Amino acid sequence: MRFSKTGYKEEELLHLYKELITPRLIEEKMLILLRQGKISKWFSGIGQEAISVGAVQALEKDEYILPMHRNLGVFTGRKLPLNRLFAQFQGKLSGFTKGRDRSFHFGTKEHHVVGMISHLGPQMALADGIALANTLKREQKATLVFTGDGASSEGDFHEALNVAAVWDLPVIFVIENNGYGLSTPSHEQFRFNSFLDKGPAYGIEAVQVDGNNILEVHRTITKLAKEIRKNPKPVIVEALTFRMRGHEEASGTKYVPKELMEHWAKKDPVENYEQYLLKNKVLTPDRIAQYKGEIKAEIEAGLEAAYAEELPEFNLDTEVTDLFEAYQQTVIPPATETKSDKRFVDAISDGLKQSLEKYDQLVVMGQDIGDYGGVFKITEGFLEKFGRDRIRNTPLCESAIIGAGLGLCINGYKAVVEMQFADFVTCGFNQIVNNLAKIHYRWDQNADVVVRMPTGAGVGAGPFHSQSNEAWFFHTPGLKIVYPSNPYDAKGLLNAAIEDPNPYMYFEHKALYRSLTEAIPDDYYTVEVGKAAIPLTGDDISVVTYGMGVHWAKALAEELKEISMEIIDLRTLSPWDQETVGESVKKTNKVLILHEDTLIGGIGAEIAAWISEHLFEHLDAPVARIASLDTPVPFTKTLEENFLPVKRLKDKILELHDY
Ligand SMILES: Cc1ncc(C[n+]2csc(CCOP(=O)(O)OP(=O)(O)O)c2C)c(N)n1
Repeated sequence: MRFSKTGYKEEELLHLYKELITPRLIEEKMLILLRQGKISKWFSGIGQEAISVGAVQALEKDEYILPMHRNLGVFTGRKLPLNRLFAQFQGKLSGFTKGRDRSFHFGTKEHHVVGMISHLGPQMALADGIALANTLKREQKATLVFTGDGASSEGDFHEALNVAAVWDLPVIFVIENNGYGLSTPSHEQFRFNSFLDKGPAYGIEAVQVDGNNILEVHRTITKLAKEIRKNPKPVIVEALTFRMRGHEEASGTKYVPKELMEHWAKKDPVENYEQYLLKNKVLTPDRIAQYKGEIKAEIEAGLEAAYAEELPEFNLDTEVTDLFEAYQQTVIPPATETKSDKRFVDAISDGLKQSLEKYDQLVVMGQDIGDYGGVFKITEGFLEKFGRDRIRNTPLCESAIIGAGLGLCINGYKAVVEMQFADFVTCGFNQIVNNLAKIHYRWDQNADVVVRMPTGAGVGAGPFHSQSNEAWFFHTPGLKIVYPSNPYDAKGLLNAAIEDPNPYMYFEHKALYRSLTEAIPDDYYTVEVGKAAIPLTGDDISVVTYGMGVHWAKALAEELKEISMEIIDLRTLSPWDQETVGESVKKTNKVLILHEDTLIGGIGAEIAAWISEHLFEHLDAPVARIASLDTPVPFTKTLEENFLPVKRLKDKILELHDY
């Protein structure tokens, strides 16, 4: 291995040496503790330390770095207190996740470190968002994210690189190419020769470094960071290396040919650098002993503190409240009484526009939302008013954009992300349910992202442009869900969702966009989240519904004047208003839950279970449900009409009434 110390002062060389041996010494200790059963799992980075250490030392301390599972050197380089780091590994309260997540799965904004989720690939889009925030602030900062050669097969890899390229984001994508993804060798992972080939495909510069050579890694990344701070653009760094231990300690390395192991053993990043410094008289055996002694003492002190701590006590309140950033909504009434007629679609547009005026830090992203104004024209004219920085046309990549939304939020912004159709949220599902929904619970980072979704059927658009998919998110702790049924609520709930620093799924029924007009306030206002409305009061039957269901129920109530129906419009699905539902059921003693979504496992199932459990003595009939058929949404009118519950609604109400 060839080192060149040209350009480095002696103290810099020694500093890098100390930084390089720190993760190695910690790991050696961890492996002992693992064998003693004192920690549960360990993902070794032995053999790869020069990449983490070289990278983190090349960045400014306030530049974000996004490590993966083998980047211990990033955490030590950013000087996280060792007692807290070890407490994190042991699931203790003073760790970074209060015992809620393991190993390196955490971030700390204080240290400008954003850790991974297990799913690997989604990490990269967060770097895009963080870098975007820096460019919007006109701050000359680089962001660096790691990924592995295995994770590069994930679609998220492609999406994140592509967005970074199209938006000229100053991100250094470091690909640690260690030849294996768990046990799968590179040739079973991809067909290209090197990640250098990926650069031109994305229009990105790509460079290759010897990942075991600390000076080469450090020098290269220092230079690239300097360049991209001045001239924002992404760059790929392929760092060639090898993982000397198993994927995690239990999995071993049997699948690695012996000669390969021997070849890379000779290239050990720590030993080689040490020898180089000794040969060049920068380092002496005494100094090595001194450094190692100091670091080992720090490790022991950190461990002692971590071991002295008990496991966290279970606290039901904080387990649940920590899902979200603490936030108490203040409902804002309109400043004046002026109103004008607005269609549902205009109400959403109006709310979004006024929120953009209210929050300079709000960025809206989506496909075709710029010059074109969005496929439903909700953002028409926004580009001229708010500019290209804040109204961002995106490539076709839901996952990267939702991830970028989270990255924006980590770095001080608010994001609204438009799905062209709610159906396409499937492509961003992982970012929503695993990143947005879990991040506050895991490490106290809020996700100030609203995902807007044109939803619902009745427009002859078939299985992939008509779905109701609120139940997927309803089941996921950590998300708030709103689903307005009229223009007033559409504007007020959108504003409320944007105000709240927590993640929202905002459903807007596209069949209501242009079919419903109402005089609503011109001023900015918000609607209470978590509070149902009662558009019709009655005594005989409670109909609990939302979205299009409200209109079906209202029409039926008009027709069946002899039955006194009370309609509850939930408006917020998560958290749903148990109090209002409860009071209504206590009054009418009969309840039908109606939704457009399919029946099995729908939101109605949860509401029905809750009513049965809590209001059994108040019921004069079994809790009834009506919903769409449990099939995909069909295209042709005659089929779609019968798929939806509306045709069966009258019979169901009569049946319940007569029970
Ligand atoms: C989406 C997803 N699929 C599978 C896994 C299981 N898994 C964890 S790490 C890993 C291999 C990753 O390989 P690579 O990206 O090259 O990183 P390395 O472990 O070699 O550092 C696999 C398959 C996972 N964590 N996430």
